[in-house]
Amino acid sequence: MISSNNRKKLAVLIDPDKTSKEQLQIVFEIYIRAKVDVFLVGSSLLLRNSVCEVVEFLKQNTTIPVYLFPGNIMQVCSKADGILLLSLISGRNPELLIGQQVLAAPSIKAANFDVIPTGYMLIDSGKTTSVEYMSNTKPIPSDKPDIAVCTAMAGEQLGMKAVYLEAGSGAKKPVPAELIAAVRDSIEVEIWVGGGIKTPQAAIEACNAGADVIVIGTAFEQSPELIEKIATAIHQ
Ligand code: 1GP
Repeated sequence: MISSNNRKKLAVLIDPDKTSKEQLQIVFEIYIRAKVDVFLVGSSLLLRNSVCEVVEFLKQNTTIPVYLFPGNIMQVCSKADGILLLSLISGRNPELLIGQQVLAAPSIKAANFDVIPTGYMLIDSGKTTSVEYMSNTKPIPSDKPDIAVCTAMAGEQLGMKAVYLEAGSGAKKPVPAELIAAVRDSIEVEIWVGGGIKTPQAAIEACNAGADVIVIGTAFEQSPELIEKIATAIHQ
């Protein structure tokens, strides 16, 4: 569990294709000053298989924990501190519900790192996102909190230790606060929320609705000056 002490956390998603070592080198100081809680590394599609390279670089340059956020079995790297072991429970694609996890099981066991079984739920954000297209699944409509609630409850009942409400990287709109709140009311496990969060206000809304960990990628790639502002908003 990342959010064990009830403090709201900020996770920064590093997409290895979109972030060079040079760019990281420039923003490391800001990440450290902003007290970023965890790095996630991964993507639904990678042009280069550089997950391990990025994980190693992050480990060498900061003490911030690094967790894998794998789009597929090729994105497992034993140098990370742990993994969000995602099962795409909002979809009905057996490959992403259990198939990839079976293939990855031996490498995850050998890595001997922290494993967070996570119910991964795509929520519709108004346009097709990479994760929706690549996963070949339908997101949950954002105005149907009852579907999200039952899906999250099923994930918890199946033993998942976290639920990740995902609008998709670069989403037009983030997951609505009402949906987060409805899920928060029905499960005990930690809730991660990401996709399309670009302002301190949006991060605060998600936290107030019940998110434990806010995940941000695109906004920080585009505007690193937002890192400290959003981190302060979340931590306060
Ligand atoms: C994507 O939830 C993450 O998986 C982060 O999304 O890139 O839109 O911040 P953004």
